Amino acid sequence: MAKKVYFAGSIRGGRVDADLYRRIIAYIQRTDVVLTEHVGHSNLSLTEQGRDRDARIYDQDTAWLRESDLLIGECTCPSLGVGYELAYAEHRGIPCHIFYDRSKAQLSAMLTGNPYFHIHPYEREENIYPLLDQILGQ
Ligand code: 6K6
Repeated sequence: MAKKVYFAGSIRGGRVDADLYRRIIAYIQRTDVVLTEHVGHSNLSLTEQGRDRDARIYDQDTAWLRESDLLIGECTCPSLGVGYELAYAEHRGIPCHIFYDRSKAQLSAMLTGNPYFHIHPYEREENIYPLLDQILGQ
């Protein structure tokens, strides 16, 4: 049965990896459902939306997190929102897989130091996809 995947990636933290997010999302969508396809869109709004509109984003994203079977995060570009989502998912017992390019970033000790998280440092983008096959095949 198709899994519901919450893909987490930086938005206001910076969009340098937005194309990578889009490719990872498209790969997952070959077999499974991505609840957060918009994270890979190139034209999304980065500006603060005001407390009311941001509250709608928060309510929708936390509802999707509660509904998800697992979280897959690309964490090379640091993001407060992704960090929050990881803690939210951990609190609810949702499996979390964290990818980051070890040649570009050092992950926070608050992630690498927490044995709850499955951490996948990679060196080239093509290393990501076989790992996704393993994770999604479980
Ligand atoms: C509209 C269309 C696309 O994006 C928008 C507006 N912004 C957001 N919409 C949905 N989810 C968001 C938005 N901004 C942040 N998030 C969530 O936080 C995503 O699930 C990302 O994984 C994470 C990014 O956090 P920041 O701190 O980098 O923005």
